[in-house]
Amino acid sequence: DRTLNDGLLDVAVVGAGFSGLYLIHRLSRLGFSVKAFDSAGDVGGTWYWNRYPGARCDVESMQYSYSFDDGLQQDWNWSERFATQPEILAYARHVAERFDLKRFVQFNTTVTRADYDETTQSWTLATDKGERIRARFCVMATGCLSASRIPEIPGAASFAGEIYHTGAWPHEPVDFGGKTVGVIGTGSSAIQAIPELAEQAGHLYVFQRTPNFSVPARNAPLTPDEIARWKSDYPALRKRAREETRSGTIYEFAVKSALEATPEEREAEYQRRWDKGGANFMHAYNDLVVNEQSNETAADFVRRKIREIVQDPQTAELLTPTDYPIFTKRICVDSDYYATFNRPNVTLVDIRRDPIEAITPVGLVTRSAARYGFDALVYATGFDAMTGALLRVDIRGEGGASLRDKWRDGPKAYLGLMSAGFPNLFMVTGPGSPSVLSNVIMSIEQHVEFITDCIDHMRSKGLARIDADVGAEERWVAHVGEAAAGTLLPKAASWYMGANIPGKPRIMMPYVGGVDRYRRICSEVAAKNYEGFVLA
Ligand code: NA7
Repeated sequence: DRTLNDGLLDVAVVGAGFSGLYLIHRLSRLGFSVKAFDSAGDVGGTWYWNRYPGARCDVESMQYSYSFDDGLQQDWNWSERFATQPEILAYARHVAERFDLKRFVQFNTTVTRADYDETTQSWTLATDKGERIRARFCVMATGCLSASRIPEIPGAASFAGEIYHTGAWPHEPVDFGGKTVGVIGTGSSAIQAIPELAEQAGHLYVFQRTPNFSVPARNAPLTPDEIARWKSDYPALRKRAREETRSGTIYEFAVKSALEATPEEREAEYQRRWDKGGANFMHAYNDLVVNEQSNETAADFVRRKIREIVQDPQTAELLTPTDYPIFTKRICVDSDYYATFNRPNVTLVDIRRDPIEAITPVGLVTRSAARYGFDALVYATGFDAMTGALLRVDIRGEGGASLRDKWRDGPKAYLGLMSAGFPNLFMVTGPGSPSVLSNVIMSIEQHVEFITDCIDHMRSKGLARIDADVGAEERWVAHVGEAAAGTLLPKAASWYMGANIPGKPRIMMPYVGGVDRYRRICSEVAAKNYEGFVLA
């Protein structure tokens, strides 16, 4: 590999998570000079940062892994049905080692700015170390849930105790033993962390604005039989997940509507899936995300479960979501979340009715002047999803135009892969791609293969510049909107819609059309000489 100081790289990659690693692997094997940069001290991206107690993947481990190399998927052994963060990070490190990828990565380096120069048809990246890197192509492998975010609450800086964010957790183990802990947020991260925090803390206050729907994981060690069942048929199962499923994940897919079943049949089916655990629950019927009446049958089942599990009726009511359909926010998958509220050392505080007024040096105070004291504050307040990590880099395209300005009223990208006016800059898992609605590693593989094949095609044809066509981009953005409008997803104030960030445009960012359909569209685009892109 050529080093970054001797002039122009073929490709600069921002990020060394699962996207960045696969990019480096493919590009270096194709003979391109490539260098990646990551703010972290090691590979792994999401799994490097999200080290909070209880952090796990909610896609089953036999499916949440790379499929591009059969030797890799045969050799690696997952220990549990849902892998823990340390195990997934160990996997990322194993991949980096196995394919000798770390030599292409500069760690502890944040890319702060990227400028396109039309005369040389190349990008110049600036880093927080004061370096300048020039490359013909730039690929943003910055992740879609990687820009962690702490809300602005008056007095936050005055808090004198320990402060954590689930998505930027310290590397040293944190000991909450006997301490009073406050958690703000009840999304997926909080729902995984709260049962473990409750075990450790003297007392735990959970500050909830919006309750979430959660289904039990029923996590367990994987048996040799289960592993063998996948491994004996891995290539075919992966092909099926890629080409025949909307989320890149194999579940037990139903072929009928919830309304075609009798109430008794529905009850039995929901119960069966609830007992099996995981997001398989949401595939009990084929219309649960499109038909409100069908959706309500599943929501009603989960609401009854919450009331059954949680002993205090008032706490149960507070934990029960009533104002948005189930599955319109990403379904949470938990281990004993609801039951945790039966513990005497856990208090649920409703900050919807009585919002946080300010954080104080010793805790927080709500509008009604109720005071809560704690030694440690855990923000489980999520991410500036899909666009946040991209826009934290000051990206300047043709004529110095900024991506932040272009996306002021909502992100625009053709296929979620490239934004017109920003030539030679690709995005992995960008807005307009289906990635966050899928088994993201499957989406990552598809994006990376599309991008690297395209760069390879350009080399073979002697082409130096690629940009998205403005019309094609507009049609894609419209198609993303139409696909969402056919579902119930826009009915929730979710991070898919940008609703968790004050002032962020309310637009359905991911493509709801399915990874199977998206893959076919991308393949057709490539086969038609990259239709909708302008190559020169
Ligand atoms: P989420 O799902 O965005 O959850 C964030 C939580 O924090 C949610 O309960 C929010 O309540 C709450 N929140 C955010 N800002 C505030 C303020 N200002 N005050 C009170 N409460 C607040 O993030 P996660 O990290 O849990 O999960 C993100 C994804 O990562 C997840 O879907 C998986 O795909 C993996 P709100 O609902 O906005 O009322």
